Amino acid sequence: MAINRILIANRGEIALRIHRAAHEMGIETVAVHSTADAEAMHVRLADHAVCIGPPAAADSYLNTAAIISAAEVTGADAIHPGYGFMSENAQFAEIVEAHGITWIGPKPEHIRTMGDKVQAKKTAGALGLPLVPGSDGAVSDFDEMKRVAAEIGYPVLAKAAAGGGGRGMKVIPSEDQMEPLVKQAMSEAKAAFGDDTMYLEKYLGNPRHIEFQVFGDGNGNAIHLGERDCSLQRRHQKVLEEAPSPVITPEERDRMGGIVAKAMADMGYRGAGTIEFLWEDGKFYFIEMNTRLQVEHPVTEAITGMDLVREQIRIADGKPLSVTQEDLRFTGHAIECRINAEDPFTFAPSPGKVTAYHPAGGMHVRVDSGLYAGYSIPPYYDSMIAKLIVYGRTREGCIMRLKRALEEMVVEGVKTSIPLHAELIRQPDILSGDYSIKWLEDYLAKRNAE
Ligand code: MV4
Repeated sequence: MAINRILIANRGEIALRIHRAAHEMGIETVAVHSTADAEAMHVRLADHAVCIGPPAAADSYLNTAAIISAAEVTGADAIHPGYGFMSENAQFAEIVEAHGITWIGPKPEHIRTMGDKVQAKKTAGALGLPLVPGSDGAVSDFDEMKRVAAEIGYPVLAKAAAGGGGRGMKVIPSEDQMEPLVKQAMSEAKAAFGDDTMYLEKYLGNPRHIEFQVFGDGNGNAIHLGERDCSLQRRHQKVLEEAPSPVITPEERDRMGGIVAKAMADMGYRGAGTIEFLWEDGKFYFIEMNTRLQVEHPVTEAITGMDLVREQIRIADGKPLSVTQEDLRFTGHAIECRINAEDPFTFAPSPGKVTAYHPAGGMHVRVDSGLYAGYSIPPYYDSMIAKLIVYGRTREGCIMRLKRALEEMVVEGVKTSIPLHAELIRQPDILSGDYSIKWLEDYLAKRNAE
């Protein structure tokens, strides 16, 4: 067994994050990169590097044959997929394992189940997680949809089974709108996923997005690492995340965390996962599970002191969980700002050459980024170029430190969302923690009207 060389099937800050965890464990790394990423920081730092194709992700980071070949020629004995790209591709995970390479991720069957949102909800319900009221599985008949909606009450939300991340969703305000709007959602889902299977849920008007981090060993043991509040989003892109959530008490965390950890233990879940809930009027409603490491994992690392990538690698290597639930303490408060290369007002992407770079530093300040002065941000990928993660004993202290860190951070040559974060962290609702998934888009609409 024993992992000696990990191929990192990703790019950007997460590739660097995985490289760092591997090297701290004495494990070598292989970077695979497109021609557009030849000069990336993680490619320079990796022990081996293989170019796997042209800039378009479909021909490089999503090219199964090229990635597997790179693992074979470099003698990599494990693959870490990061987030996005191959991370939730069950078939890729199966192919990796069929080649005798260790997949640093969940069991393929669990990736597949959770990727189908109808299956995911059924599984979650059977495991005892609280669900949003709605149809019992997929519905294809409009009369049946109307029956379900009449029972749970309008507005309802039509969701695509193959969806997630907000695509293929439609709010149905009343019965007369059911057919036309569901038909629209179905054709969107068909075009986006090649699957127009739909299900219905009660539409929650003003919830928070609260997610629990979990880890399982694949043998019936599992723990939870508390929650993250990810309610600040724009167009389904998270902007700022914090842990713990300003609205969850220690008792609620223990209660809900206990429920999710037991669910993961019962299903024999392996590796890192995130259970997403909507939270409204003090109640949790399961919506989806992500079977991967998430962008915002560092806020959980900050309040638990655990290295989640190290834990993923240990579990993939067949080792037990490094801590018990009783060992875990949630201490202090952490906030992550996602820094994108984009206009802070119009959100238009702003790729190009970084002429100056000075990351923030000091006590309890972490910057995860592959940036350096002289680096050219390619236009082909996600615009996130850095994550600023700040920790404090209290939420107030964390926010004061975050203001200071944002003042220090310099990225020149491209536009970034640093000014947006500096603005957000001064808003009374953010300071008080009084925000829902609607807050940011409402705020931006008002701001842009002025
Ligand atoms: C919902 C909802 C309201 N009610 N489900 C959006 C993406 C997908 N993960 C689920 N989503 C939602 N599901 C019910 N029954 C509102 C959203 C939603 C949302 C959820 C989390 C974070 C931001 C969001 C933005 C818009 C809509």
